[in-house]
Amino acid sequence: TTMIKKLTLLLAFFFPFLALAQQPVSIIPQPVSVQRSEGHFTIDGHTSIHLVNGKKELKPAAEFLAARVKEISGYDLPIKNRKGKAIKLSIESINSLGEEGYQLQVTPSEISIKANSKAGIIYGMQSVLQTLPAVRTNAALQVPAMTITDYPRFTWRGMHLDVSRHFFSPEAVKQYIDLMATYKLNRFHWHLIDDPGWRIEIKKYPKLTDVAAWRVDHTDKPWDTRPQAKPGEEPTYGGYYTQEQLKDIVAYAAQRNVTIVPEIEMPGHVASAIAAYPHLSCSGKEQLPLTGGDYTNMSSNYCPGNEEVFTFLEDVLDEVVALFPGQYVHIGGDEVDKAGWKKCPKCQQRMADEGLKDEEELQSYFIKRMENYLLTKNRRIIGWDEILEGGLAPQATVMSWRGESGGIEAAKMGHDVIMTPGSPVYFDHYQAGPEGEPLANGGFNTLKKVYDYEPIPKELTEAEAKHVLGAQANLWTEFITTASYVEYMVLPRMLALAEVVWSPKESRDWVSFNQRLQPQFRAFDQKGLNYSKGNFTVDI
Ligand code: TNX
Repeated sequence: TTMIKKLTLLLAFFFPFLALAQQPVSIIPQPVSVQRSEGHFTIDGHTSIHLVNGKKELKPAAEFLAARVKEISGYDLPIKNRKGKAIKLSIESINSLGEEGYQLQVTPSEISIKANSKAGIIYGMQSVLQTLPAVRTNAALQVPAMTITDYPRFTWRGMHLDVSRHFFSPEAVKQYIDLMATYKLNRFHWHLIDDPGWRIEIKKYPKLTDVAAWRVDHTDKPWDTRPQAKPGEEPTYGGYYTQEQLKDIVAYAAQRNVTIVPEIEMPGHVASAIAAYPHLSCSGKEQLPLTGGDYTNMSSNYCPGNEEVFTFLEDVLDEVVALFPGQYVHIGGDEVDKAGWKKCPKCQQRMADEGLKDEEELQSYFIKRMENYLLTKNRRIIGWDEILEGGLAPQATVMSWRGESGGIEAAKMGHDVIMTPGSPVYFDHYQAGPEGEPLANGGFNTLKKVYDYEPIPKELTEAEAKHVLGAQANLWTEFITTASYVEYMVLPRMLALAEVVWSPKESRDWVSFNQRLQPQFRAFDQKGLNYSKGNFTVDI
């Protein structure tokens, strides 16, 4: 290869245009196929966006592109067919591209993006945008001439954000979604409920936002003694999203092909809800929203022996499905203190009535009831891998977080699975250091470790592996107090994940990825995003 490099340099010296043609296009995630050709397409005041096919469907996407171009250049690209240079967007029927793939052709006279759906068109636009400056510039907007054929390896390319342990503003959430979309991630798992705070407005139960969204005690150690990433930025302990804000964020995400998966946590991790409505727990005891991670507590769980719990949750879910149009609702299911149910007479009664042999089956009964309810609303459930215990709900999708074993077991049973093992895709863990790093929760999930992750376990046959929809990284925020701290923990690891779930397995290349990271780092700098600059070439 050194020989080839020398030759390339020599050629570049005598024939500069050749060097240009060979200069690789820097895109993350790496496209399936990309070829650079000679010249550029220049976006200027004469450029328009031309919707060739699928006009109505493509309008929001075109508006997204126009807004981005305006932001970086000031040019107002009209969305109409007019003479002159155009960015042509067209929905066609191209089998090889699948649901989310696209074909992009950039020549000096036009940019053409073709796809089967608006998803693919959006991704074509994102690839174009990655070749342009990230912030306002007076320089010419030059898109390198190139031909790309691209489609994702997995349909589930997820990022999760816990907004309960600390609250993040609608603006911060939008920025998170926008970052995801830049790297072609398409599922935003929104952890809206946990012990310290209930974050979603439910009209029928106003105390959920009057009471359950506001932590009183901010001093619980060690959770609240973490350094902030940016001096002066205050942690936000309380807050919630109004239904208006939620609708706005859902639309914002849809414009970027991001589907929101709301997590309505149950039956555990709900001390916040119990603080508002104490009769929903087995003990019925009054309490405050819990600050820390104490979930092993009878007063933190809904009582499966109490019919009112089901009425409450069905009412909540009615409002949830009206807000979130996606196919899935995540019902949590993790870390329930099932032993606590042994001491609850109503639970024991329920078990006797339903012929359930232990508390695991009681949890399974609970989840199955919720699945049945959501199926009547045309929604499917996802749950953390604990929902395997006591019998999996018939159509549930399993999110494997305690390693991959739950996912493997579920896939072998013919259930869909999303891989999100703590190692390496929990982004609340350290990414470097730990000296010089802000406090994190647990061991090292370095950029390299994330980059090397393979979501299909060897244990699965080809047929079973089809049930692995993809992978997702999770960001729990017990330690993560501010929006810029969030940025720091996901950047740049989110980009490594994006390549894992989008690019062909064979094309993964750590050295090339590091090279392609450099322009992204410049973009982060320009946008003032906080990110880790750890020494990624050294693995820990
Ligand atoms: C376990 S991961 C949890 C979360 C915590 C996380 C880190 C999972 C499904 N449950 O509630 O935030 O550990 O402390």
